[in-house]
Amino acid sequence: HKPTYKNANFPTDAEGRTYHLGTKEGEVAPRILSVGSVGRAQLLSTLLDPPAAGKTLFHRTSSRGFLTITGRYEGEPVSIVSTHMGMPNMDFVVRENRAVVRGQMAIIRLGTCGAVQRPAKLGDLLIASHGSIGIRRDPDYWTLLDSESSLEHTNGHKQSNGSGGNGSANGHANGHSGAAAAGGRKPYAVALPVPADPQLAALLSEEAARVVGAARVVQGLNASADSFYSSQGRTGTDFDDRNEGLLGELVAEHPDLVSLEMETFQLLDLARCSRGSIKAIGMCVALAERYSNAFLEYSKLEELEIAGGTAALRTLVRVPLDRQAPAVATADI
Ligand code: R1P
Ligand code: URA
Repeated sequence: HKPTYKNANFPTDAEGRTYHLGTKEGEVAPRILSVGSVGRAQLLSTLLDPPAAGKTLFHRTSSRGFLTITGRYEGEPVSIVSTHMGMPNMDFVVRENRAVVRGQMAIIRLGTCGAVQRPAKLGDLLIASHGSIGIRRDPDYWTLLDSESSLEHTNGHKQSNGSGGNGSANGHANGHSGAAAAGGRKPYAVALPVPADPQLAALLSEEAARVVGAARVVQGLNASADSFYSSQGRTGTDFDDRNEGLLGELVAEHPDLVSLEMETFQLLDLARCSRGSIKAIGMCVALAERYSNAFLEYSKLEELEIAGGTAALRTLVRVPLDRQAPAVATADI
């Protein structure tokens, strides 16, 4: 059975189901836990209240693989949504859930991340209380480098870096030393911080400390990148990424930076633009230490996901929400 969609501006099917998440009004709670993987969504659904006799939790997997599970936690309706990876997927999750829920919403992301600097260490819960910055690889940097080098060729100038190439192999970290290169542009564009909801930040820090102990909870700034590799400062030889100095520059510019992952910025940016209708924050389990190059033993992850999920669910059911319909039609958001 193939659904038919109407409204190219915000497609929904005949039942009112959204195009990518495939849910409709009545299937999603205003309190949402967004997690990266389907496995994590299923794992954390075991924390929900057992359904009444003869009932099951609501489960829906969309044609695009987004899983929504709705039930109750401590008696309050909540949904757990597998968001997959990256900012475009978080965009689907926030906008399409906004469209099928009435009134104010709270969304907490529980992810995994890299710990950028101490005191954040492997296995800690890193909370984006200071908000998030976005890091985007800027392709124009390379385009301009290429056009500069072809100009040099046309003018008969010799390559001065001795690489003999197109000027893109001169090894400058983050393009800084070649200030004039690429029109003074940098290879990575870093967006200004977007704040997290302060109420959620306070509640989540308290709940996380109750679950794992305050010594394993670190509050600070998050960074969300558009790649696991280049824009997170992971280096290699296959691509000309110009990112050797990126992590150092980020930390110098943002001394409170603790976590580096791929979705929180999009969540906080949309919440900020939701005309007050969404409260949001992100928390992640530190899976990698970028300063020591250590990676968490994977067998330890499930326990940490349960700990983080418990803190997030407790927070979601505690945060007060304005149950009046939002001031604007959700289709405007
Ligand atoms: C990359 O491996 C993925 O892990 C992190 C990143 O944000 C990215 O989505 O989070 P999740 O574990 O929630 O997917
Ligand atoms: N997820 C990320 O995006 N980065 C890391 O370093 C670890 C998990």
